[in-house]
Amino acid sequence: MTVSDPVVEDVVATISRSATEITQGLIGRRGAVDEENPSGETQMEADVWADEMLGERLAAIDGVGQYASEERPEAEDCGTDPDSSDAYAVAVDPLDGSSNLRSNNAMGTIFGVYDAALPAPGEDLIAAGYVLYGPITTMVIATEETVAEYEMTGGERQLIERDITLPDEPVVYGFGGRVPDWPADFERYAREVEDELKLRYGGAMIADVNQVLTYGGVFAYPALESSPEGKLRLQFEGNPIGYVIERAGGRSSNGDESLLSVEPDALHDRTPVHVGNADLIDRLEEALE
Ligand code: AHM
Ligand code: MG
Repeated sequence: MTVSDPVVEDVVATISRSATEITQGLIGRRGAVDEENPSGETQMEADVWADEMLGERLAAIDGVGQYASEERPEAEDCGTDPDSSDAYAVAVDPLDGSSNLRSNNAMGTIFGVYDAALPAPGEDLIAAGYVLYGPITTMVIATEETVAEYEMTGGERQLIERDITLPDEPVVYGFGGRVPDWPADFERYAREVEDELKLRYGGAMIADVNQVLTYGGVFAYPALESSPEGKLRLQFEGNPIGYVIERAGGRSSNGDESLLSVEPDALHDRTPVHVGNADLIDRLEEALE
């Protein structure tokens, strides 16, 4: 057993069961809908569908006070009073990397369980993790106790490994955004890393981060000249992934400090995201000084 909090266990079990349905329900939902999410991105039919499914199910859990997702503008109050001291908030990216759906490449579902009303800093996370829809569906769950990986069969989780830590010797890197849009100091850092590590970038953060968790290395979606806050969202992407990687012995950074210590202003705040082996993130912060 790697999850000791009963509400977290319910959240994880609900996402586990939904993951199998999500993989099956993607067929026929690969097109875009005529809507944008709160970040101004075109939504896929599958984004809206997965958000509705997860929102309905997670909101029904006793002890969940708020449900928020990348696909809806506000955090929704659920059955449990969000201001009560034993209410948790669940933040979800229902289908991370859904633009990969058209070309049938990997995607994920990300979740964070916060012991605070949203928006909240990552220091308030009590658990976070993701489902990776790859050739097989796996789930990584990080809690205060451990980081564990499961394989998913028919909605059941089968433990594969617990106490996961990043390998000491980094092997892979993956950086998002277009090179001409990278700030000069990030580009200098990237050139160094490119000489040392192998490129692994697939356009779904979850898949790219799972490469880093498995082989060691660094993933970044940096600040861009055209978008100084980068692309990824703190509540739904940066914090949960920062939590997983830090629990696994790595570091996360917005370029300046741990993602987990960033104070959010708003639910859909964006942030530059850099996660990976501690020495690679230390070097990144030095490069960006
Ligand atoms: P999404 O959650 O709307 O799919 O957007 C996030 C995704 C990340 O998974 C990935 O790292 C990034 O967007 C890829 O962006 P790009 O296509 O610009 O490389
Ligand atoms: Mg995403």
